[in-house]
Amino acid sequence: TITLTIDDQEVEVKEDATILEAAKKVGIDIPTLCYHPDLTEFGSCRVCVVENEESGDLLASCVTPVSDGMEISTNSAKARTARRTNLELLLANHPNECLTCDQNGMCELQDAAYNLGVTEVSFSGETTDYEVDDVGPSLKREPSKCILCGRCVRVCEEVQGVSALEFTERGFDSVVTTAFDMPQSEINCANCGQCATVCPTGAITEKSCVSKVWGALENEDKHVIVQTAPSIQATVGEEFGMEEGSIVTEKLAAALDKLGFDKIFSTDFAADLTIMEEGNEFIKRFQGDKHLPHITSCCPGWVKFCEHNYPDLIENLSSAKSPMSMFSAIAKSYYVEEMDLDEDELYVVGVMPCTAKKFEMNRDELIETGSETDAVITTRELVRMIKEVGLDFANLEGREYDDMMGTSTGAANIFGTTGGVAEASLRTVKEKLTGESLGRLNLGFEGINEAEIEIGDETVNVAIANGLSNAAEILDEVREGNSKYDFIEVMACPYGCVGGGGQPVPATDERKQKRGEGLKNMDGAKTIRKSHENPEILKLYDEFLGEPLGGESHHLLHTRYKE
Ligand code: HC1
Ligand code: SF4
Repeated sequence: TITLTIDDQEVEVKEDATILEAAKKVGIDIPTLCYHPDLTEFGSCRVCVVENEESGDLLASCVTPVSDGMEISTNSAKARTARRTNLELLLANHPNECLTCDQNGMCELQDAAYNLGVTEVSFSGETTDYEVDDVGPSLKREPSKCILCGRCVRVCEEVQGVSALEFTERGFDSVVTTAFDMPQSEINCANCGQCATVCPTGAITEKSCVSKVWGALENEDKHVIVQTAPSIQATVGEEFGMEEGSIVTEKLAAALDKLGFDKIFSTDFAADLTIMEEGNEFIKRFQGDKHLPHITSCCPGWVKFCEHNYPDLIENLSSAKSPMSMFSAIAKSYYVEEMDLDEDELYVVGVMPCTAKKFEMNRDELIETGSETDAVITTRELVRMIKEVGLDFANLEGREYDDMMGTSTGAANIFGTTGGVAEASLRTVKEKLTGESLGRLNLGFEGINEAEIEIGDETVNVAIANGLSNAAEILDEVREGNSKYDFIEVMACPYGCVGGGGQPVPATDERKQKRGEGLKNMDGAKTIRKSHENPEILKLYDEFLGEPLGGESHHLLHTRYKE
């Protein structure tokens, strides 16, 4: 270990620690911008400079390693002036659009300017002006708001293994862009939105559908229903001062009711339906030894990544549509029939933790097979709508979700975090094949997790990957024929949907884990924890669909993705 002094406090840290980490250990928060706790250090913004008291040198604390006997001042006049100057240089080439920016209220650049006491910008000169890229369904990129912190480039490369974004040009002309400056939607980008969750400014955000949804709610000719994804109930409360991982299902339903939706339903209901279809599909494959390993396909960022990088494995993807798309298919067939609505009267809104769901919503395969979701908003967009009408979310009196498509089991709730889809599926598979219950899998939240599940005399080998670079590791083995797995769950975002690209920011690993634990506790507390015991799902098969994998189910609930 190494001992150094920071602001006259002695601190002992490991040899490879940075000054920033050492300072944190004694409770000193040095301001940062390009730094992100879950990514490699970069050291470009120099907002975190501190002074070496012996030499008077200014050091970027996020990248400078500690050394024995070092004496650091984090708040000397020299360090504070340098930080302010560095920040002013960034602001001198930043559009002054704070009041109308999508990131207003959650911008780290704005916060840094306030915290460092920047009250005016002493530099002026040429500014860069780039075109906005918003032609795709999921994301909006505004390079003029970029401060070149490189967080998006790093998350896309290090965590997702996609490398869709890169730095080009030098000096004043430096910019983060895509290969050949193509629109982000026309390259290998998975639409996962991880770049948007780490962007400190409004340079990458989701493409908003808020005004479209208000338009539908205000249109008297439309019957507008909403489905909320499993993970939303564990994340939306954060934006209203509630503890991370708080489960706010009933307040969420009440808020949606007050926003004017005609019926409040849950994607969780459809997650139970997905398990009925996908579980039976897996049994068929496992018993017939065909298209194994079986790979989940409910995550649209993962499906897009697969299409680009593993087109040879598309046959292995489950043909079951995602819960969001199954919900819309059932809404536009069964629900309109039950409610005696005209098909074009019904408008389906999804509240998703995910920017890629906006891409899924527009996929021809799904629209053509009756699964059209009319609008998808992210958790962040829903929060904006709730704030716009001034609801006191934390103190709302809760209400139940509506009947017909609003009941879900514990199995569906855990869909929203890594490992949940596999666990939910195998609960139903094991019970159907052996009559025995599956015990808790107790999987971890990070990296790749494995489980061996005994089903009668056979063992099902399961792997769970969250984050696309982890997925690539498993799929390379499958491709090379060295994989022992029968069932693979892939979620594009670390920690699964609780870590989705549309969730509240800043999103750190610690925060995502609490959200995931919230969902697991929710499952533990439910009386009905298996998808095949959901009474609304049983009724749906009885009255409308017939059997899982039967004719009607096949037609409405399954699809095939393109190579
Ligand atoms: Fe997900 Fe899914 S769990 S993909 O992570 O299968 O987005 O929450 O809605 O469709 O149910 C997301 C979450 C979500 C689907 C389900
Ligand atoms: Fe990379 Fe995901 Fe952002 Fe696309 S959406 S650029 S894949 S991080």
